[in-house]
Amino acid sequence: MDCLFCRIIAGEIPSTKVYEDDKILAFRDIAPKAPVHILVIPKQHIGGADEVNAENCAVISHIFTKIAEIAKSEGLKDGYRVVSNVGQHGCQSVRHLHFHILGGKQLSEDMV
Ligand code: DGP
Repeated sequence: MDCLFCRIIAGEIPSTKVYEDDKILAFRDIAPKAPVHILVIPKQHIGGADEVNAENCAVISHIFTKIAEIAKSEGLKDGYRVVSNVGQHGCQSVRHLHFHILGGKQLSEDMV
């Protein structure tokens, strides 16, 4: 298994888990860019948002349902940002679909 996040799912690499069920895992980013920085990933390996299709898309709505719950439980009542980097131009460094939840402070308006 050469996918870092698949190894985290398998428990081969430790992580600070925030939420887990049979379909998804949420854990704290190792290099947080904000006071709250959580990654939410499907347990099924999907390389990135560019590999979402009609067969595997059900997990996306599940992820966003849980993102709302996680944000609430983390106290992000004033808002937060959800980001998924894709490919080289998007600066995706781990090729396993993941959504960053960033919050806990006023974020910059700059996206690029
Ligand atoms: P991206 O650059 O969008 O592909 O985001 C990948 C994120 O994954 C990045 O913010 C750092 C995080 N990350 C990389 N390796 C590990 C790890 O071993 N554990 C955890 N918790 N996060 C990691």
